[in-house]
Amino acid sequence: MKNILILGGDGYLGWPTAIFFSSKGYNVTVVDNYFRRNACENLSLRPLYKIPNLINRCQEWKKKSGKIIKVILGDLTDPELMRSLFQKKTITSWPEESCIDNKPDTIVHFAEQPSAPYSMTNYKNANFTISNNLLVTNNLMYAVKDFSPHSHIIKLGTMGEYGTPNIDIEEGWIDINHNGRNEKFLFPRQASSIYHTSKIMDTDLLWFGVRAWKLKVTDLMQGPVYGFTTKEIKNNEKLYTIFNYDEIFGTIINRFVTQAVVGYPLTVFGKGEQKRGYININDTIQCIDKSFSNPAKNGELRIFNQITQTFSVNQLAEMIYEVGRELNYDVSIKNIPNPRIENEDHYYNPKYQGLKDIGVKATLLNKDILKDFFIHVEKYKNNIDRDIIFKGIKW
Ligand code: USQ
Repeated sequence: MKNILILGGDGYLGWPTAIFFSSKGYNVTVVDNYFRRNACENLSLRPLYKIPNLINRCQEWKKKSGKIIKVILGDLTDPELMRSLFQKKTITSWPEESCIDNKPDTIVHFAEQPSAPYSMTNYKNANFTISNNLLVTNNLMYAVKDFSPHSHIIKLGTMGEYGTPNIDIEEGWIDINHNGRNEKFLFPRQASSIYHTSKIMDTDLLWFGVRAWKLKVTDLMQGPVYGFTTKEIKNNEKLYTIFNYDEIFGTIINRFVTQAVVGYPLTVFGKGEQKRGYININDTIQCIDKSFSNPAKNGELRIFNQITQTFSVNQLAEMIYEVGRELNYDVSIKNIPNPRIENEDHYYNPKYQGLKDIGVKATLLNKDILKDFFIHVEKYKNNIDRDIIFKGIKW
């Protein structure tokens, strides 16, 4: 029976990943410091609905599935906490004080400050983003090196590491011919926020660990995710994953559907020709599952571009406008001055073949998916706070 450790298991993606692997019968342990819950509370960014705490969700999961997910609440920037997850040590966990006696075979690393706007609010949040993201990654790398060098690290990276270059984006690597000699390098990266830059630094840390100590790492360069449910969550409110629609933690498709439901104009930043690669939350789980069952080798930093479709902001706004109008919502689109510093009209041609090659089947965004999305958000319409949709956090 494989042991899976999920770092950041309370988050938008960490929680559905935890119950997915638990449903398959693996021994799952989740660790979280409640950063996102606390930040939402402190900044008055109420998610669309209240989510029970991690222990209550795991109790609910046990009722539904009969399976136990072990919960450890703590801050992984503390190296001793990270190291205790790999050693025979008694640690405080739910459902009981427990001894971690089996090393994790796979670690899925989501334990990062995930928001670009949050990282750009002020120097303190920029410092927090850099220190949190790099320290957790470094602590993980050292713990694996010291105690479990054959464990597979699956780290969530971001397509934003590449930025929007005027050439095709390869999957992580590029062959360079320079003055008649060849070498393979990490694809050039040029991020457009402190958060995205911290993810570049994470990749570099792990690339060092792979070269120096032959660690095995899969880095998933993911685009903005959309969606609210997975097979394991279904319609069980107590198992819902956190859903933000605010400017800081909400991603664009989740935000636009929520805005459409309350008749708040879809906020297209600048010209709206910014293109990104998008992915459905169910496909995120599939990508992690396929990466897990087809692991990287020792001494390999394997990079996949984890997206299934590309859209411009204008294309997304038009699609959501159309579906909203068909459902009789009062939807409108408004171009507003872009609070971010980013290219608004650019070449964008990322490759995304590697995950398909190991068996991922894409869920493509279409009208039916968007209609279900509207129906879901409609149920919680009364919870939507229009004041948190746009505050104009400037770069
Ligand atoms: N945008 C708008 N209007 C809005 C919100 C966003 O035009 O109301 C635009 C942004 O300017 C950007 C694009 O939509 O060009 C995507 O923005 P986003 O807020 O959905 O996503 P982003 O800030 O890039 O970050 C999100 C996640 C992050 C992940 C990243 C993947 O929060 O954790 O790493 O998506 S990627 O963008 O590919 O780097």
